Amino acid sequence: MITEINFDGIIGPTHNYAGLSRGNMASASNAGDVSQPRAAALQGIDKMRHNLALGLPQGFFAPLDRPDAAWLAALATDLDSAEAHLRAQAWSASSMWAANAATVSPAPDSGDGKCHLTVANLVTMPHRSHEWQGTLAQLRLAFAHPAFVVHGPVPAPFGDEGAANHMRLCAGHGQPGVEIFVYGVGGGRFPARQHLDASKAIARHHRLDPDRTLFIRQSDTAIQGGAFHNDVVAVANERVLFTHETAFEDRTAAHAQIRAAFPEVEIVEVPASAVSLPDAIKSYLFNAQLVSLPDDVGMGLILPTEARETPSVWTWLEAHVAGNGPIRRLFPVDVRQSMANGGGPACLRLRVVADPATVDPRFMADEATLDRIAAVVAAHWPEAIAPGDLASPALTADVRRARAQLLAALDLTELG
Ligand code: SUG
Repeated sequence: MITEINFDGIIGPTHNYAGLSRGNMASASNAGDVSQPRAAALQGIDKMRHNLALGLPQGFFAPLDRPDAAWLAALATDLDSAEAHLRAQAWSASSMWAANAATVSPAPDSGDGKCHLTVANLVTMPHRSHEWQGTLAQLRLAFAHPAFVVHGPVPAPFGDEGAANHMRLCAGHGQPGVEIFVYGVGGGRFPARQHLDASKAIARHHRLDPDRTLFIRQSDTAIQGGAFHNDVVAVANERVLFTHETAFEDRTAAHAQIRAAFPEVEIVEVPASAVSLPDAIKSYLFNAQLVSLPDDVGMGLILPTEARETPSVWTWLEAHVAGNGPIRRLFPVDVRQSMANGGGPACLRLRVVADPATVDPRFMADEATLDRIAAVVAAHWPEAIAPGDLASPALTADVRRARAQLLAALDLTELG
């Protein structure tokens, strides 16, 4: 049975605030703060528990091996002698944002009837450019079944940030869909991270039908306003596109293209007059998981608690839910530790539409597995990391041990 499975990145023991992502307002404004890796990971686990309780299938990915000594070695340095910026880039726990792990095209969309995944190269940001090797190893393990095809990264310099810039519209998850790739054009103060050539290469690799594949330009206003990925200003689920007015460069043409390719679409647009772009970005209203709730009760929005604390956002949402809109339920979740680095509920998950029976069961979550993960986190994740701690050999040994304990608990030691 084909269904949507959300794979969340388990927040790793090296989670810290190094201010590494230019154009990501939260990362910049929290640079230098003391992080709380243990609390962060437990928040992520609680989000998974919440979604399981809603009856939604849930999977996860393990954190990558950080600090990344092999990457520093390729730069002819090591943890002791690396310049501070390189050391911080080696330490990043950024693989937690699984929406940037890969782009996924479910089997009904592909010419060969398989579910295709292309690991994201993440070349725009140095601290993320060395994620793909570890992520690819994990994708190859989780999706080894012949129902899947896992592709290596698109070559540099064509930046690709995965599912965060990709949306899918369909009558039901198991039906053929229309895939929308959103790309940016560089030249502004903040980088455009998703290149059109990368998106087109992925569409070719995934054997998508050109008539059901759209390439839409993200608005410069959004990128320069701090929406470094499209999923900060838009999200789609089944026949609904939930979007801010400023998401696309040519709004009218974009909506027309989408309607032409998928006439059943319901575009729920939030006007800038109701929620300003800064409020949308601060609250991460659109970085929500828009999900079809079991038992036909309509759609639910799993959104960060920051959305409830932003008056314009909450007012708009309450009015929508009280009216006849497709979003029937609101579920605020606390992922503040991730949010402080610019990662909301939707950043933390990768959607894979597939039969759960074809996924390696070690990557699927149930309450007992989440209990096991939480126990390892509680026992081994550092409570706090201050910027100066990244030079500490003792902390390095601790975080390596912590990850090894998790891999052992999940029977995933081959990811070692
Ligand atoms: O790439 N933050 C991530 C946040 C990614 C959010 N993902 C999606 N929107 N799907 C990024 O900017 C900050 C790390 C630091 O500064 O330490 C960071 O990488």
